[in-house]
Amino acid sequence: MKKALITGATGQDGMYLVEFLLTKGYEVHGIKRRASLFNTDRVDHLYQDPHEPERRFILHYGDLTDATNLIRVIQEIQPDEVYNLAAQSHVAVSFETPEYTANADALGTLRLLEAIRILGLEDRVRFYQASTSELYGKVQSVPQNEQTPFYPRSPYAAAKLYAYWITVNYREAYGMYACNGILFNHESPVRGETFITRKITRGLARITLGLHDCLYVGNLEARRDWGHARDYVQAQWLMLQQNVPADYVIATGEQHSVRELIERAAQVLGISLNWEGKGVDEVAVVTAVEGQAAEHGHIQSGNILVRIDPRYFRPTEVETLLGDASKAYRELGWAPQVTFDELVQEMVVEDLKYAQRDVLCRREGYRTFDYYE
Ligand code: NDP
Ligand code: GDR
Repeated sequence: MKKALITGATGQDGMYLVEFLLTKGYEVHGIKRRASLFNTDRVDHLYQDPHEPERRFILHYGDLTDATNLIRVIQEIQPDEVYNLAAQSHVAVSFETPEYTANADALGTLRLLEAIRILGLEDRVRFYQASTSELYGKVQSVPQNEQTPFYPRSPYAAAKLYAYWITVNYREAYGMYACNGILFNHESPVRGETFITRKITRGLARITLGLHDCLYVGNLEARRDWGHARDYVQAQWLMLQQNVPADYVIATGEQHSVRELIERAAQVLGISLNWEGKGVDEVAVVTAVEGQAAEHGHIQSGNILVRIDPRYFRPTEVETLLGDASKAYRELGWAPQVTFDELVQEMVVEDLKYAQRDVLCRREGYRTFDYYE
């Protein structure tokens, strides 16, 4: 039985990758951080009691900022594959916590690679690094592929640039099987609530059910290549199953703006919108209500559904990203399965269920969580 170690196993991609590797018959080990509250929500459905003798999913305490911990965990597990998904992954937050982001995202990757080398496992372990389309930042050509030059635009992207190159260096210097997946944005119903896709689908679902009034966002014109996380973790695994290690762009090749994302999510709920005003005073006004939104009766024509809040603008923005994944199509046989419309539909439907649960809780007098950052 193959053994995999996943850092960031409690995150969005971690959840989908754990599920995928379990179906492939792996023994899957994950690293989770110590927190004062339970932080394993996304993988709780996979939890196996530690007293079960035949466990195939095991979580270990650890942190990418703690080298001795990483060495001990890897020594104990002796994995065949290591997927480094752990990171402070929020671009806007990286401007507020640049040093921590560099420590976890850049040096954390180095610590993991060194742990493998110190233990003499560099010939046995296959290593996946979660690299990102944020490396392209201020884009130098369109669409972006493995040859496009990098131009990072945030502390997050600068840290991930180090992680990218140290992965390439360990491959070249020590002959390690190490790959960078340069993944463009990928989302799902378990996406963190403060990334724009989930913020929109969750926010609009909660407004539809009367739990909230108005959604505040930043740059409406930012354009991204959005895919589904379930498709993208399969590419991560495929990269580690080849004869020769290499770096791959993973993307859909289709681009949408934040504005279009809002319109699409509203449409799923039966809400038509009109944009009025300019710049930071621009607002989305409801022009017609049908479907789910009409059934629930909380949204009327003329309501302002979305406003701009400049606090969500970034000091340096990545305006546009569009990926060319033809190398992955060709060499890995990988292609995305979920379309943009299907992705938004799935996220809105799931967020309506969460919101419905909160409506029931409130009706029974229980407190619910109301954060909309
Ligand atoms: P998430 O933010 O959902 O998950 C990040 C994971 O990393 C969580 O499990 C988190 O733990 C863990 N983590 C954070 N800091 C540390 C640390 N210091 N030590 C150990 N674990 C830590 O990210 P995604 O699942 O969306 O992304 C996975 C990876 O892919 C990240 O590296 C991200 O930067 C990268 N990426 C993501 C893309 C996307 O569109 N989703 C695109 C390209 C790259 P906890 O749950 O305790 O917070
Ligand atoms: P990104 O994702 O920065 O691309 O990083 P995010 O969803 O945060 O932003 C996408 C774009 O939307 C604009 N935007 C807003 N973003 C947020 N979060 N909140 C808002 O209110 C808002 N309004 C507009 C942003 O300015 C940006 O242009 C994600 C992360 O998963 C990274 O870890 C990963 O590496 C990249 O995707 C690829």
